[in-house]
Amino acid sequence: MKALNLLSIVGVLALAGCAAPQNDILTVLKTAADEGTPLYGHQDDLMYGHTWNATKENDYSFKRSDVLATAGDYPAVLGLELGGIELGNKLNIDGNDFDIIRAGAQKHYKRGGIVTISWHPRNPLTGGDTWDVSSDKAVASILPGGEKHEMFMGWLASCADFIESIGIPFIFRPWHEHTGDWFWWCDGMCTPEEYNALWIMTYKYFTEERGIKGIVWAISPNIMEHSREVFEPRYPGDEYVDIVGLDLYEFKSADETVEAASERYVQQMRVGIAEISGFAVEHGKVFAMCEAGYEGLHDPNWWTGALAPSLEGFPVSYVLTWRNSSSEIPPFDKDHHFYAPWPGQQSEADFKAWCNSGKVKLLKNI
Ligand code: BMA
Repeated sequence: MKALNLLSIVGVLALAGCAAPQNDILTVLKTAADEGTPLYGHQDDLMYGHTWNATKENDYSFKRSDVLATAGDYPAVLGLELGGIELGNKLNIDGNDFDIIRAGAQKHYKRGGIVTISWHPRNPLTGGDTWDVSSDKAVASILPGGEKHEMFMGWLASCADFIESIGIPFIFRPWHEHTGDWFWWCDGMCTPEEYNALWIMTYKYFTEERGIKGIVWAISPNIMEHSREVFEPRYPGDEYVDIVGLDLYEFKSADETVEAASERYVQQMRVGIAEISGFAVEHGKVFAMCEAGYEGLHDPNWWTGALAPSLEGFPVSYVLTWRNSSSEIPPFDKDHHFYAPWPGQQSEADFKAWCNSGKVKLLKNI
């Protein structure tokens, strides 16, 4: 297994203050991309898994991980989520206690891993959830001069307060999948100018107004074929972005076999990655698969048969698969909403084979 203790590269340098911490993350990512061996990431990996939940058990040990239980090592990248922080909630959108999120992020960082943070805030105009696309005025309403601007700056402040309290360098990935149509900041919900203004307002608030150091800024559209032209106008500019990535999932239609769906996914991935990694390289940015996966992992050979051939030959710095729900409540329940194997799941052997292939890096279990 090509397991890697990133501590010597990321943690020690950053802790000793030898270099700007965000540069350390970028150095590790650039090396991984150049070598063609991406880091593996998993959303909420230390928070819960198929049969356990740190928040429900008030467990601060962070010794459990479905990836550890199957591959023998932790994922190198830990994805965490802040939805709900804007309202001062105790639990995030997925039921994780923010104190456990903070402690889990710090633990992963101490182990030498990289943390990436997403944010699915509620709709600031309607009060609906993050998927409420009933108004195309939500983004406009929070920009300077808008009726919700002041309120939204309070949301940014709550988010920044929490980030400051973690106190580690990390990848921040707000306003993602903005070329889709399912979040209030997506294409169709705002103009490109409004989207870019939202990004820059967020960036300037965190980095200039609050002076938070160590944030690596990642933008990750959700696109498939021939859609670079959708993304390009919704790119705030090189000075506000460090990582240009892509979110892309496998979906199987009813009339398709599992094999055909995976084959189609590989094709879509290779087109999408070629376009967006091309854009990233042209702009001097690091490329990552910020989200990837197949809900339910119906293909037992998905890791070596679909994911690996999708990434082959591209400068991918990390690839993160989404969360393994521990919830009993549909539609995001434990029997359907998972993206990494657990002991006994049908893709476990193939996952291990991929982790042992030398084509991906994990974080050594020390
Ligand atoms: C989605 C689903 C939701 C979750 C959201 C934010 O893809 O997993 O259940 O609330 O991400 O993590």
